[in-house]
Amino acid sequence: MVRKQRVFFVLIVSFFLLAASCEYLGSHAELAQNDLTLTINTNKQFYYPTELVRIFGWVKDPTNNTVAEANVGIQVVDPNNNTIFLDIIYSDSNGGYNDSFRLHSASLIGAYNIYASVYSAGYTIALANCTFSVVRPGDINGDGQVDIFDIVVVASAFGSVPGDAKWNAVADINNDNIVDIFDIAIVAVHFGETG
Ligand SMILES: [Ca+2]
Ligand SMILES: [Ca+2]
Repeated sequence: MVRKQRVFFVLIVSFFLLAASCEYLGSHAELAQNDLTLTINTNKQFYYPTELVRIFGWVKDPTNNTVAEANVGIQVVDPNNNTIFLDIIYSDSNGGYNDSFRLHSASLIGAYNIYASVYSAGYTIALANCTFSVVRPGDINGDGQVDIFDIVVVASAFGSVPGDAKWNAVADINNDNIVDIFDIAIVAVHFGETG
């Protein structure tokens, strides 16, 4: 009988402890109603294998003020849904974050997804995502094939440098700040490739 009473007492105490901890969690849940805003961008829409992919964005609180030292997690998955990059960084004193990774020379051609999450004490976790594509060299318009339409894009910007009216950064395939015969040559080498 004494043993039964003790068990009952423990149950009652446990119930109150449980109730107390629920209340505690509840008060935190109120704080957590303030959602952060996370933005995510890449510096380009189309990349070639071996290129550097720059990822950047902002962390802001519900009053639109930037949040420093928020914990930003980044995951990049390839067209087969395999993770190719995973990183955790912190937002800087201006609420911004920057990250980058280099694409492998044998990177799959196709659409990649970047998933990001942000956590800072007192807020719920916020998520953001964006996409970019890895295209074969010479496929300037990213339609999966290297053909006359890509030549047209380079031809339209031929001879231009940054600042010129006809300058088109995507036509500068080798990234040397001029659209010239070397860019045409890259398209020519890959001409006819598809998929
Ligand atoms: Ca194309
Ligand atoms: Ca060039």
